[in-house]
Amino acid sequence: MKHTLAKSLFILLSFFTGNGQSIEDYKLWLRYHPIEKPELVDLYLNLTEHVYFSSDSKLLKNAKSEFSNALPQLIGNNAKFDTSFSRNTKLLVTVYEQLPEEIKSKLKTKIGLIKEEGFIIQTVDYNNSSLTILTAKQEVGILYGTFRFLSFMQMHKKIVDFNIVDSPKIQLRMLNHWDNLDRSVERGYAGFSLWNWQKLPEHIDQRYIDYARANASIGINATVLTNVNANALVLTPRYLQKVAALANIFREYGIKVYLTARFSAPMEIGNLNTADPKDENVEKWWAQKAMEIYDLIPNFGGFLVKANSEGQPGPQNYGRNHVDGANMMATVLKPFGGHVIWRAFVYSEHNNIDRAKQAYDEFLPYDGKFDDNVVVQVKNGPIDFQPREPFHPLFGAMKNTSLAMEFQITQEYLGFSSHLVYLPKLFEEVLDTDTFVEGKGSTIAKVIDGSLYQNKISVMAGVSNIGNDLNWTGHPFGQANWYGFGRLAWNPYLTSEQIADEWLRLTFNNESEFIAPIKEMMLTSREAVVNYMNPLGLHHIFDSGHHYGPGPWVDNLGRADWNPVYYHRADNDGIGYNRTSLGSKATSQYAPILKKLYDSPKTIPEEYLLWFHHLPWDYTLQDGTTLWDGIALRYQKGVNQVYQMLRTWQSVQPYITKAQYEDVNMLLQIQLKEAKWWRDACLLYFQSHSNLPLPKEVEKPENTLEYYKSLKFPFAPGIRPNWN
Ligand code: GCV
Repeated sequence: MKHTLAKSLFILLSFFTGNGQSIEDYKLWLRYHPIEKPELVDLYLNLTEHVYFSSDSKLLKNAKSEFSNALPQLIGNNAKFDTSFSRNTKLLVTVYEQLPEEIKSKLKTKIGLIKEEGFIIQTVDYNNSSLTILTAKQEVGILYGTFRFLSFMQMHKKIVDFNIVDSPKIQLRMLNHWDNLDRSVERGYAGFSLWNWQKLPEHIDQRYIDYARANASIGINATVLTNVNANALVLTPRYLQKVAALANIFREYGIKVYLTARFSAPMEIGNLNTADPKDENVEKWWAQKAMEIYDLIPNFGGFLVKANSEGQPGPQNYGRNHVDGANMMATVLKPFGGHVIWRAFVYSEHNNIDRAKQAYDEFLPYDGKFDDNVVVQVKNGPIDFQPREPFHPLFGAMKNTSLAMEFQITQEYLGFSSHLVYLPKLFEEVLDTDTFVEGKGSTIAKVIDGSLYQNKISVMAGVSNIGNDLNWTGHPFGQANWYGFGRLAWNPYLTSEQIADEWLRLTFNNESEFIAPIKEMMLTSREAVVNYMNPLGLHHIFDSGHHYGPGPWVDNLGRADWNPVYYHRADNDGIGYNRTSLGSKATSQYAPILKKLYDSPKTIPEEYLLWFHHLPWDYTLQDGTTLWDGIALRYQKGVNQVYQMLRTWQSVQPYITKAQYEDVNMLLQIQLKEAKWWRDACLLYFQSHSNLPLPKEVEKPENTLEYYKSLKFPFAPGIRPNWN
């Protein structure tokens, strides 16, 4: 009875909210839809009939309340929490230290297998009956185990005897919010910032709690609240009170708060006349600031710093270097256990060498010189979050420095929140890439999780795609990118396919007729966007500033390396950037085996061809077509793939609500329109260089090149004021 009622309510709600984002979407992957299969309901009812859940702390109380929130929805029954562990208990949830000795001894070997934040879910024979134990070394492990346990129910797993041991492989699993204090979000496409600075610290929005729940459910344990293009005001006492209010909530879900630190803060808010990291007063100012912060937020995580990059101040303003700057901050945070996360996203207008090489050249000499609480955060590729890039050569090369991976979850270069692009596929490709620096098998995942070089701190950061849109991420499938980032930060060896499968089940339903085609659609969506935006290694040909839509013709920006023509180098002879040993020599930043592979257009994986090679329009590709035809056919293929995505979505209409169907259908129509825009604008522009006809398979462009060039978007979202 309860089930039917809940289901009708769910459908009703979806209808009431019209065709766009629905209130259901707000629940993310924590939807707890009623389980309809009687044998599963019986199984889980039996298991949760008598639960003993020790709940002395806020963290454990949150775990328990997730349990009591989910069970009535999933199996229509309130969990019966026992006041003590007894003979009747079927599910025992408590930290290892508090388990009865006899049970402890049964789990002794397993507890040795998990890390501090890991958990065990194990069924044992106890007192002649079956007892399932959820335990961990620390309370946060219980929270993670609770969410995992509930996810098994959501995914209709029929587990009679549990035997699960799991731990995160990466220590800091972190979101980076590029949120400004005025609540605008740089490169944000899902509304405004969640942080309502004006009403904080007094007003605690339910969103903060739900944000924390969602993160904890996938193991995210750190968040940087503010933009790397930082405002020093967040370090003033008034704002720190507000930060503390958020930190207090997040702490109860195992999440630490970090802030971005503007390097010139001692001058801007501290009345000093310098921010020189070697100046005694400057260091004293930061030490004082650290004390003030830790007083308010005892578990404060530390600072994320963008220095001497794209106009941000940094140690170089005072003739110092990145090590001087990072280590000064590290020194003041060290007594409190804080970290400095120093970004390696640097390139300079005073440097004429290939932008793709600059971060490596600048940071490699500092390897081994950073203090041990410093982490250098490197973007996945050497330019800037393009639909596809080769990996950043600092991975593997900087052996004596803890390196953080920085992925971008928000879709700055991937069609904003109107395109369905399943990013775990991209993340997986990067993590699985072999750097070959220590021979075969030196994958980026092993660099990041510290297993290759035994680095002190391991970090995976994702630039958040979250805003105050009803569905959090603008596109409902953007939720899969947040979810997938978290899952890969927990375990960088998971497959994107497994993650898509999980997310679909948790979010929509467990119908194989729905899951199979939509999973396929998600998995191809990344290659589709590469095809219709940047095929064969083309990159950074976006319209300037806002990066909305194509702009391969742009050649008039102040800095050469902000212009798309700098990257594609198309001329009447051919196209592509020669980064080989005969060109900019970027290939020499990779291990010798890769350098050799990348140096020849015949051996380089074709998806990177024009990233590293300038080739004639009639160059023959692996499939026998000419380069010109190959580019054109790939643009068309990308459009065809979006057509297919639309058809796939339309075919699953019976398995989802009207609101869910309509929302994604409308977004896919935008994606199709924009995929065609990309195809037509890029091909018409490149054709003005190649002077060759389009292959017959390619649809005729819908407009002229002049038309595409004339399009202007002064109010495109996500743009920083005064950013060209
Ligand atoms: C936060 C790119 C983006 C900028 C961003 C920068 C960075 O240049 O376009 O918006 O600034 O990367 O990662 O620092």
